[in-house]
Amino acid sequence: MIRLHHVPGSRSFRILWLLEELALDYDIQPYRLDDGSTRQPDFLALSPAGRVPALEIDRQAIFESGAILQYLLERQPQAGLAPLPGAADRARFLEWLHFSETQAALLEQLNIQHIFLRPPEARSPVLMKLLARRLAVTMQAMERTLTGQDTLLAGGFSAADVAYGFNIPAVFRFVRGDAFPALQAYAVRMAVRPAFQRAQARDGAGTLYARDFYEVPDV
Ligand SMILES: N[C@@H](CCC(=O)N[C@@H](CS)C(=O)NCC(=O)O)C(=O)O
Repeated sequence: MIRLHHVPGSRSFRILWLLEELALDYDIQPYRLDDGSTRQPDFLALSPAGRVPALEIDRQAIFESGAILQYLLERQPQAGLAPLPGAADRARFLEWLHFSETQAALLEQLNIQHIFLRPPEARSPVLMKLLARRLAVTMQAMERTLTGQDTLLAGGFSAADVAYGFNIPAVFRFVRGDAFPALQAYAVRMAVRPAFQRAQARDGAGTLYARDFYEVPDV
């Protein structure tokens, strides 16, 4: 039995997408971030900070999306979704896999600033601008790589791409896409993968974003 503890539209989408790429059977235990369900003792026993994803697999539970991705990949090396230790592009693979969290942490702070902070006066337009600039820098790194190659690794699709399944739909809500044609085209290429679409069909409706783009308010 494999069970994914999941919030629609969250980092747990990374795991959902990889489970589909690996053609594994699993079920989903859904949560919301606004109803206290991720603060219940049963969930905290699986994920001590009350964060998704957590995955129950092989009679244990694992939290941290990067760790879960690596665990799943090690279980099925024959799937060819990650260069093995010692392979020439192993270092690039690990960089991209973990860089997704550098980017996701900026998205998380932008979500807090634009959406969650109450009262609205507690929000800081200066911080919003700084975070959006830092997010754009992470997008520029992707843009440079994706100009001239279709996937983050030159050798083709890998779980490094899967790690951005949560990030990419969100980054263009805070940074305009005009300067990132390669990244936009990449987002479209990833979204038409059959496994991505199956994952999306199981994801559930995200409730976080009410707008396509979040402008920094005038100060
Ligand atoms: N580094 C962790 C971050 C997990 C994380 O922060 N998940 C968010 C959803 S995207 C969450 O559960 N937030 C709930 C909270 O902070 O209470 C991972 O990659 O698994």
